[in-house]
Amino acid sequence: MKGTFESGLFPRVVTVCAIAFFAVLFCGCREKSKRFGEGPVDLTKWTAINYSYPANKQPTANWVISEDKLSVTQEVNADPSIFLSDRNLLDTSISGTWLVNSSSDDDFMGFVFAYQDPGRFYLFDWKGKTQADLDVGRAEQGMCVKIVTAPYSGKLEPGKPFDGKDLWHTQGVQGKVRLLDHEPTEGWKAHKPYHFRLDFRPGNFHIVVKDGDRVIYNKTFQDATYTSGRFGFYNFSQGGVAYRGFETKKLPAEGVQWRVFGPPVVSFITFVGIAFTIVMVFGISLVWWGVLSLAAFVLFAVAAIVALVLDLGFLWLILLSLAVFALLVLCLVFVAICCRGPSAAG
Ligand SMILES: [Ca+2]
Repeated sequence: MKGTFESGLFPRVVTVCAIAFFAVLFCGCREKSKRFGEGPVDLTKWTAINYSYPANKQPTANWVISEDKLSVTQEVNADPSIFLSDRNLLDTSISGTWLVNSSSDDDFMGFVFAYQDPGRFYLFDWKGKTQADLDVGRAEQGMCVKIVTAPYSGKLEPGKPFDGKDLWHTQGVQGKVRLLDHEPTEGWKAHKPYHFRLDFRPGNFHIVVKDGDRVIYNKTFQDATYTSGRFGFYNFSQGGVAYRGFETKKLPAEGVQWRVFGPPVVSFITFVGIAFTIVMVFGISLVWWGVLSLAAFVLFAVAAIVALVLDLGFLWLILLSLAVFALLVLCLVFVAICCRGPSAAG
C-alpha cells in the first residue's frame, strides 16, 4: 500500500479519472450549445442547401434574409432547396408563419427536420395543385410527411443525392424517399399566411398547420428513423415564399424521469454488483463494499443532477454515468490491490 502511494499511482489514477469526467461534462455542454434555445429564431447563421437537376433547367434557389434576421424569402422558381438551421431541434416546439407572395405557380413549400445530411431527413411538404409530369411522376395536391434516406456521398453534385422525381413524386421513390403520410388537403392560396408548428421529440413528432384558427393538418407520428437533427425551410419550384416569425419553445421531455435517472441507476446497480464480487474474491472487509456503494450512490446522483441542471442530452448523460462508473471501478481496483498487498506480504 505504501509502495502504491510512493509510486504516485493513486494521484495519477484520480487525475486521469477527473480529467475524463470533466472532458465528458465539457463535451456535453458543447453539444447542448448546438441545440435551439427558446424565443425568436435568428436566421443569421442558417445556410442554403441547393440541389441541382440539370434536366429541369430551373435556376438555383435564392434565399433573402430580412434586415431584422427574423424572416427569409425564397424568391426563385428553382430546383429543391433547404434553408438550414445551425442548431439541432430536440424536445422543442418550433412555430411560425409562411406565405406565398406571388400569384403564379402551385408547387412545393414546407420544412425539413431531424436533418442529418443532404440525403437524410424528415420532410413535410405542401403541394398547391396536383400535377402529373411524364418525366418526374405525379405530385398530388395536399400535405405529405416523408422520410428521406438517400445515400449521400459527401458532395452535392448534379442529380445527387436526388434527381428530378425523388422529391416530386408523392408516393416516394424506393431506397430514397418513403411516404409516411399524405393528406389530400386544400391547396395553399397565394398571399395568405399559414401557421405551422412542429413539436419534435426523439421517436415522435407532431405537426399542426392552421389558417387563422382553422386547423388544416394536425397529426402525430411515432417514428425513430432520426431522433434529432437540424431544422430547415424547404422549397421546391415555388418562388416568392416567405418564412417568418419563427420561434422555439422547450417541451417537457416525455419519460424525463427515466431519461434523467435511468443511466445513473443502471450504472449504480452494476457497480454495486461488481464491487460485491471484487470484495468477495479479494477477501476484503464488507465495510469497504458499504463505503464504496455509498460513494457510488452519491456520485451517480450528482451526475444525474448535473445532467438535469445543465440540460445535457441523453447520450451525454450516459457518457457522464460511464465516466463516473470508470472512476469508481478504478478506485475499487485500487482498494483491492492495497488491501491485498499487506496480507500477501504477511
Ligand atoms: Ca414551379
